[in-house]
Amino acid sequence: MAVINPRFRRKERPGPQLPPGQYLTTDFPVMSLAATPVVRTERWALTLTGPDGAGHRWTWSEFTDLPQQEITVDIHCVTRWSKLGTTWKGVSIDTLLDAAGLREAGTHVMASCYGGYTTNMPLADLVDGKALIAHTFDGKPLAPEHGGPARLVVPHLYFWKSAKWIHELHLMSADEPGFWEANGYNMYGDPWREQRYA
Ligand SMILES: Nc1nc2c(c(=O)[nH]1)N[C@H]1C(S)=C(S)[C@@H](COP(=O)(O)O)O[C@H]1N2
Ligand SMILES: [Mo]
Repeated sequence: MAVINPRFRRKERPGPQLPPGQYLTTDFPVMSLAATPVVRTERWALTLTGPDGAGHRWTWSEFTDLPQQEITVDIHCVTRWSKLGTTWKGVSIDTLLDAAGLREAGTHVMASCYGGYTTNMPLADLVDGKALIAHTFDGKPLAPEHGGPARLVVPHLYFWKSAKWIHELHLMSADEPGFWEANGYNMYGDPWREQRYA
């Protein structure tokens, strides 16, 4: 007779909080293409640029002086783990766009990182409180392996869009693929529609 551990079965079954094909995890896997880059806050800068390349640059102290937001959200990795109720603190993309005067400057965004990783998404998916540049995770400074000192967090898309060690957000007037998107991943990546691959 087959014995099914009900706890295991519940983990495997998508519930109202779990997109199709995902399972729950309580730990926090590290998913990085390359070694964790050393990014010191004294040398860190975040740049937000429009399609013509003009824009705004924040040092670490300028960035941390901006109005802060905290969000508690579920995250979903394309490799099928999901983690519920993660709390992030940082600066919303709305705040950055308004400070730079670039709110209407493009339709899509390329996020670029220290270390070279890139990922693309529509600008609409970063505004209206949907995304943060986070420096704090669950009340503590974001660990280097998870993208510290600061990473993009776009919780409603697969987590590969949440660029670690963020360095630049470049607004574009058309969509262009980032690293994974040029290598077979979906240009958009909605976990609820299981948009894993192109
Ligand atoms: N710079 C950078 N950002 C990145 C990645 C990466 O390799 N480099 N991996 C992405 C992928 S595929 C995932 S699932 C998440 C993993 O974040 P974590 O390591 O904090 O779990 O980061 C995303 N952001
Ligand atoms: Mo991932």
